[in-house]
Amino acid sequence: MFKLVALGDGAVGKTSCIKQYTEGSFSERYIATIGTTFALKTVDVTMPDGNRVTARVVLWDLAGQPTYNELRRRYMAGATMAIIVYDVTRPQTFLDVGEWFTKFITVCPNAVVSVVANKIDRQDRLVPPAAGQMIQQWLDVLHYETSAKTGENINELFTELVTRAIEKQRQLGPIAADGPSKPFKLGV
Ligand SMILES: Nc1nc2c(ncn2[C@@H]2O[C@H](COP(=O)(O)OP(=O)(O)OP(=O)(O)O)[C@@H](O)[C@H]2O)c(=O)[nH]1
Ligand SMILES: [Mg+2]
Repeated sequence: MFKLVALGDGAVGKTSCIKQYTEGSFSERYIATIGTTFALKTVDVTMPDGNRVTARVVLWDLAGQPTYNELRRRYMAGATMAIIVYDVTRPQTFLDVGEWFTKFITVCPNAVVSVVANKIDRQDRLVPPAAGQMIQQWLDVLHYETSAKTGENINELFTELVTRAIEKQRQLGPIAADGPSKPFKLGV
């Protein structure tokens, strides 16, 4: 079981990316996520050595609005993967990526991170692809350009994250659960 968290400013398309990946659907209507929701998906990936692996992934979808800062920090715990999403039509959401990365990597230093340039279907794009490539090099993360609307690169994004997370877990050994489930485990 792998935990993925979606991070990034409000309305960048976190919920839409997860929905496109897990349900294959998209809605134009914006409904801000309140607190936290999650989705489950069984993913089949082919590892670089050719082996096929089936993984269960829990995708945590956290509200991007600043009001939920404290909640978000707690829910990041135990994640092996994160997507940090920005909206290519709103430069400020791109400028905030570094802060999201720092917040996340202090809680989950061994996780696999992908920075996601979303809404590339839009004609009013302002953040150029080169900006994303720079951040990929600076932060040493994966980087994808996606559209949750058309589905472009959505499968590729999540498939690579899961593959890398499995590889990393093989290197590091199972990552101890230090998430919100801990109090229950201690009680056993
Ligand atoms: N054109 C286009 N619109 C998108 C895309 N992804 C999301 N949207 C729209 O952007 C708005 C916000 O999308 P959400 O997925 O709700 O954003 P979010 O990051 O989950 O927002 P919060 O839950 O408030 O943090 C919605 O109106 C979506 O329809 C995309 O790839 N292309
Ligand atoms: Mg949302």
